[in-house]
Amino acid sequence: MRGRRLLFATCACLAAASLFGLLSMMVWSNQSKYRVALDQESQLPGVSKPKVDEWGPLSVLRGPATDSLWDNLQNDTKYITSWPSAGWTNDVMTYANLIYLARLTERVAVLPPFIPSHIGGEAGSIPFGHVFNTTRLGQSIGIPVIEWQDVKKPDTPVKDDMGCWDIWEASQPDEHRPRGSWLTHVLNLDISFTRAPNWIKLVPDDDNDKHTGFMALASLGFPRVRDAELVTPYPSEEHGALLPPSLHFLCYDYLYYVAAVKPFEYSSDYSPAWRFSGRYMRWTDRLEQLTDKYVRKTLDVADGLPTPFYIAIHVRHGDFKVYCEETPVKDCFAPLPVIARRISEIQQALLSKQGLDVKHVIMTSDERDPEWWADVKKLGWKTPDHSKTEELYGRWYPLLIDAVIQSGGKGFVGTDGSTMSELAMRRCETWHNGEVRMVKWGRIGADDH
Ligand SMILES: Nc1nc2c(ncn2[C@@H]2O[C@H](COP(=O)(O)OP(=O)(O)O)[C@@H](O)[C@H]2O)c(=O)[nH]1
Ligand SMILES: *[C@@H]1O[C@H](CO)[C@@H](O)[C@H](O)[C@H]1NC(C)=O
Ligand SMILES: *[C@@H]1O[C@H](CO)[C@@H](O)[C@H](O)[C@H]1NC(C)=O
Repeated sequence: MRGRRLLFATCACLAAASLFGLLSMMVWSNQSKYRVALDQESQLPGVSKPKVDEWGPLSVLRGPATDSLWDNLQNDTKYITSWPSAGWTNDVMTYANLIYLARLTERVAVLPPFIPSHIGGEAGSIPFGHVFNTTRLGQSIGIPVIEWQDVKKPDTPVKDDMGCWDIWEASQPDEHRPRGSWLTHVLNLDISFTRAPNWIKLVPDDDNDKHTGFMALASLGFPRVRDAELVTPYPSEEHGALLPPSLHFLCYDYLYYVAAVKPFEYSSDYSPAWRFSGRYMRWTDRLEQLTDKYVRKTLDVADGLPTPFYIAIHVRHGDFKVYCEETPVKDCFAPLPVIARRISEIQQALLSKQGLDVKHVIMTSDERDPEWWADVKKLGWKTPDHSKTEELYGRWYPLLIDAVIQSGGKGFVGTDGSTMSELAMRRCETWHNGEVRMVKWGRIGADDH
């Protein structure tokens, strides 16, 4: 008893001390951190009350984007970045991993745009902040989240040298170079990579798995571990610069294959990258409002009535047929009655657990076969009309609107093995307390249960 009380007293003392420390730090950082922004604003004629860009880029940068990234970094702030090189949802996960690492290392995450790898190169890239609300994200995780376009001018002539970790090679015995990303060229960066140590690999004896561990990667961002692991870096492509991994602006070649416990863990309930990062990546207001318009039109909701609850489906076909191997495609992908069975399960669960009778069902899919879509219609399921979406909003928007629809229901039925489904499932359950199911496929009866 006594021991426990003593412990309690010690804890209370420590808590008070750290609260005091925290408060004084907040006051201190409010003063020093925003000084630059305040000075700039007060120089503008006609600005009487300086605005503080509290969770925006100016709170952690010297000012608006510069030609060289190094001219815009504050010397008392630490940053972290990486680059994408896959399909959109994979890149969303890559960025969620980056943001989780930003929390683990207490650094400001600098986010690149999304690249159009699946939707056609001519679509161009789209800034992260057009899709996700960076201000709200920064507030939720307690560290501002900024974008590359805030740091460095997009059309800059300056090619910046950077020293980064090459983790791609360390995770796979058969790789002998860092993973490339088209974006490092777009951002005009000349990177000198240092091969990371093999102990960052998550499953040491699995040569075919590419994962590294979150905390192992984080540790490389601290001076004692970094210094102990320095080896001769690769020269940068253009300038031949030889640079150790920067501790000011920490960077890794590619962060898709990162996990805490086991590979591909985003669907696991414990997934730290989801719980401490991905869940806070909320859509921008504009994207939510636009999607709401599409949902209302899809469900034919009269003006003045609220948007009703619905159950969303994501059927992933397209290039997934390569996984069917010798199984004929018609026996491989889950047929519609199998999906309908999952819909009824969700409807029953919503009724019994939440007292909700949800009838509306919205199908999203990359399937193009008109016969298949006709069968979807026969089941009474609706689908968003994207016939004008590209023309009105651009190439990215059928995908973005579908992703927001998938995440916005009271229930979700997804395709097993699709990361797009996986994130929609997590969003639906975390944000809307939704009922979720994943449909298995690959052979007749794969989803029987
Ligand atoms: N508009 C739209 N595009 C889709 C849909 N399903 C798949 N796609 C396209 O196919 C890509 C799938 O790649 P990715 O996002 O990495 O997810 P995954 O391959 O399913 O794990 C998406 O990024 C879209 O470009 C859908 O329901 N609607
Ligand atoms: C940080 O930058 C400021 C202003 O540019 C300078 O006065 C200060 O000495 C620098 N601090 C360090 C530790 O380099
Ligand atoms: C971000 O979220 C905040 C609420 O947290 C909202 O006020 C703001 O308008 C949102 N910004 C965008 C770009 O969606």
